[in-house]
Amino acid sequence: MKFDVLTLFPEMFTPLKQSVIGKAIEKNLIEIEIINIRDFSKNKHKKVDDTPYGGGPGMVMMPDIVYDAYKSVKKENSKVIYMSPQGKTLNQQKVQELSKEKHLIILCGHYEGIDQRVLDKIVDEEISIGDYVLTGGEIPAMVLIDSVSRYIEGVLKKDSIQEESFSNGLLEYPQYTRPEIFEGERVPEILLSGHHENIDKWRKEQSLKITKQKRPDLIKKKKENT
Ligand code: 4GN
Repeated sequence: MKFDVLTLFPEMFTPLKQSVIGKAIEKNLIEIEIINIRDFSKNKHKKVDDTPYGGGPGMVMMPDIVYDAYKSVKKENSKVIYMSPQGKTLNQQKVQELSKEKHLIILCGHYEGIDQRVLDKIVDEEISIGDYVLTGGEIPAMVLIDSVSRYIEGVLKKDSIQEESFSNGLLEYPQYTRPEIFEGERVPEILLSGHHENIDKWRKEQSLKITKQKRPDLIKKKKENT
């Protein structure tokens, strides 16, 4: 999987060099290229935005510069995603769908946004990470890259994806590690029993109980899908 990110703030993406995603890049399981939209400014002052037609506050990113940045990375099989609070809200199902793509181009807006004409021309899908407004699309882009990369073969250990929250529509069971007694609290006895069938059963019960408590809406959704 290749991610090309179009942004005015390339330095914001350094966190992706860490941890699981950083390892996935080193192993060539995913490739992430950060393209500075400012490099496509024709202006000697490297100007990338201008005041909005019709008036109003702030600046709007100019369409021709964004378009040139897009043309520098687009391929036959690219899907262009614009991170925006107006998009469809990201969920685990959408993440899984996107992980099947070969090439994602992620466009990050800043300031008041991007001229609508270039958005209409190049964007395949508008995606939001939730109902709140941020100063730019960069953090949402990182959320998308992280969540999608976890579904690429080899990025996580084999079982982790199947076991976790949401993949079965339920929340995860609680985890415990050493020490056996922490501040007087013991690890649930069953986890020390070595009886794998009973442990599986206990974990399923815990998953269901926790989901009922914390996210009853997920139980309803699960029923609707069966
Ligand atoms: C995406 C982008 C929130 C989201 C954003 C989100 C930048 N805020 N909920 N801000 O996924 C104007 C230009 C606002 C782009 C946009």
